[in-house]
Amino acid sequence: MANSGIWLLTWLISFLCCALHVMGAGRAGNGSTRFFDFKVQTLRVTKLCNTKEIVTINKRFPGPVIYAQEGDRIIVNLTNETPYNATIHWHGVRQRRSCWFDGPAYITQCPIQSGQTFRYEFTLAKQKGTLFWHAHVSWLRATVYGAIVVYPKTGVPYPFKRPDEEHIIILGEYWLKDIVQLEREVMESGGIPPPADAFTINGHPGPNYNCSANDVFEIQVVPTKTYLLRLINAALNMENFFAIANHKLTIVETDGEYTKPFVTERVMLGPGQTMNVLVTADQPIGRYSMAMGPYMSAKHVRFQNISAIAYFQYLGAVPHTETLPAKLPSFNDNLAVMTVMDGLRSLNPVKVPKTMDVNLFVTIGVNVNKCASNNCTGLKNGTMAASMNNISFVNPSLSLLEAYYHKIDGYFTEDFPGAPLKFYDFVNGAPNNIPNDTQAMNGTRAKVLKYGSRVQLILQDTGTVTTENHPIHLHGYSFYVVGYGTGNYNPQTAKFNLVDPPYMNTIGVPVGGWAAVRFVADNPGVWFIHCHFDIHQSWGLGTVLIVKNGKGKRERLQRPPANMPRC
Ligand SMILES: *[C@@H]1O[C@H](CO)[C@@H](O)[C@H](O)[C@H]1NC(C)=O
Ligand SMILES: *[C@@H]1O[C@H](CO)[C@@H](O)[C@H](O)[C@H]1NC(C)=O
Ligand SMILES: *[C@@H]1O[C@H](CO)[C@@H](O)[C@H](O)[C@H]1NC(C)=O
Ligand SMILES: *[C@@H]1O[C@H](CO)[C@@H](O)[C@H](O)[C@H]1NC(C)=O
Ligand SMILES: *[C@@H]1O[C@H](CO)[C@@H](O)[C@H](O)[C@H]1NC(C)=O
Ligand SMILES: *[C@@H]1O[C@H](CO)[C@@H](O)[C@H](O)[C@H]1NC(C)=O
Ligand SMILES: *[C@@H]1O[C@H](CO)[C@@H](O)[C@H](O)[C@H]1NC(C)=O
Ligand SMILES: *[C@@H]1O[C@H](CO)[C@@H](O)[C@H](O)[C@H]1NC(C)=O
Ligand SMILES: *[C@@H]1O[C@H](CO)[C@@H](O)[C@H](O)[C@H]1NC(C)=O
Ligand SMILES: [Cu+2]
Repeated sequence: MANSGIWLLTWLISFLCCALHVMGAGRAGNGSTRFFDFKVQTLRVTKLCNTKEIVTINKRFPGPVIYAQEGDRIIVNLTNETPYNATIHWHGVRQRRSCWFDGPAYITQCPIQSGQTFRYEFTLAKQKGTLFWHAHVSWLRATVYGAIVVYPKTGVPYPFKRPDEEHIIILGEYWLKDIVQLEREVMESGGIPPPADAFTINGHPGPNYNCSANDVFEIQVVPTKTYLLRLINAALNMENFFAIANHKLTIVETDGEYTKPFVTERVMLGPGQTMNVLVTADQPIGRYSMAMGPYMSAKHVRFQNISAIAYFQYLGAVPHTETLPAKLPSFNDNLAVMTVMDGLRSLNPVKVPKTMDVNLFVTIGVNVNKCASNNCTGLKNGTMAASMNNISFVNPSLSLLEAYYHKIDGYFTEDFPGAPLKFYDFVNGAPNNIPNDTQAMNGTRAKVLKYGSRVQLILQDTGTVTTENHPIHLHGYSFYVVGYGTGNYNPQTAKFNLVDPPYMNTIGVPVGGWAAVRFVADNPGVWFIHCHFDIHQSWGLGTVLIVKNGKGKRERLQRPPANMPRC
């Protein structure tokens, strides 16, 4: 008890110095209300020999941290002071009955337009750990992101040795070009976006890029002390390896849920994934590199292959000392990814649904459509697309939640297929044995689920264009990742873990493989499920799950707030 008191004091102090200017006072302890003022503002930054304006929250990059405690109520007053449309998604926050505040544009709300204000309000019920917030409109997430740190309730310790200090490490991708312009050009051309000009760690590319020798994030460490690193991948279109030279990482949490401690030399995070790792400063005094490199499982895609570097610097290290390099796996090391995945287990046995009410089988992958003009720059001179069960999701012009709640016809249909039209060799084959048949259909089709349904979802990667590891994110829920493997899913041979599978909100479906997830659909609303590569999402790799109200009072979606933005 005395220990946790000291611990609380430590975090309160760091909390006060780092967070006070973005939050108002709240009663310390359980269930406080915490208020945050978010202003969407542009900021001039100089990076990589180039000065430009980026979109930020409160002119900070990365944005302000939301520090909170399990059970807290969070209120964010967001005002858009830029010319762009804005929304914020609270990634990993389950938004129980508060779907209105989830954030994805045209799914749960219309964008907050230039000059408008919107109040996000939600409770961190039964949630703790590292999550993050990011823009969920256009590709603004490139620079609009920040951490959410939810501490356990007062008096509840971590299930591992208390770390001496903690640090947030956000991985990102940075483009020299204006991101809104880049998005417009890529989408108009039908082509593939160029690689980022740099990877970044907490906004800093590190010394491997031009004009970047001093643009380096650094943490000071004291020999023998143990550090909790809260890793967040906010990159736009890349999955990434992360490692620290000569130091082992112990994974203790993923997507805000505790795991059995797993020791590894490196981790892989897809965009949308978060992970807490412990690192002990147990090496000779010196400066060690913390490196973020590419994991690219698709074929023939250009990508940034220069690592972002930050310093893990021991107190007492000679200034300007040589940096010991971190060993990252090669960009296509699928085995390294599998090894980390195999190590992720829930800390304790969990209550996985055993019998299913709904079985969904959903293919995910990239497509190439025929060019409507004569100047498309996608593969085979076509227009790039992506789909779930061969349907490219088309954003409606009104928020789907609004259309559903107010029963406004014409914005979506309720016929998203629970299985592909045709089963074939998804990974190696071509639909109908026609090798050039890379087309997808278009549509805004929802899958409707009854309240309380026990759902199993098989996600199957396809090789229609190229196989690839896709980070699939579900809003409003976490799911148990009960199985995964390479090749086509085969119910006869698939092995499931129904004892201690990890509980996640984003699953990197193995390249040329499948993943099986289970959850109980007990949170009513319209929930986006999509690839967390923004380019794949723009190409249509997503759909929505509509979960109907239950009978009980606590089983119904709350009423919309009065000030919903309008389209
Ligand atoms: C907070 O909640 C925990 C667990 O529910 C409880 O043990 C503790 O007494 C509460 N603390 C305060 C300050 O209310
Ligand atoms: C929210 O922000 C707007 C615009 O800055 C301001 O007018 C309003 O008073 C703020 N609301 C609260 C509750 O602070
Ligand atoms: C391709 O042509 C169409 C009209 O034919 C035009 O709207 C579009 O901007 C062109 N795209 C590029 C990348 O030139
Ligand atoms: C650095 O700048 C030089 C000269 O402009 C260029 O050739 C090189 O590719 C750049 N390197 C990186 C890593 O961007
Ligand atoms: C990195 O990319 C460059 C150009 O895209 C390529 O020439 C080089 O071989 C790549 N390096 C590695 C290690 O993949
Ligand atoms: C794509 O178009 C260009 C000219 O616009 C042409 O030279 C090239 O052969 C075409 N490629 C394919 C694969 O059709
Ligand atoms: C997807 O739909 C397109 C357009 O209808 C069709 O040509 C293609 O065969 C379909 N592919 C699959 C795998 O069903
Ligand atoms: C779907 O939309 C894309 C882009 O608007 C278009 O190129 C494609 O032809 C459409 N596909 C179908 C089957 O209508
Ligand atoms: C912003 O959103 C509104 C409502 O959907 C839309 O009409 C408008 O075109 C959007 N503006 C921009 C700059 O995308
Ligand atoms: Cu994807």
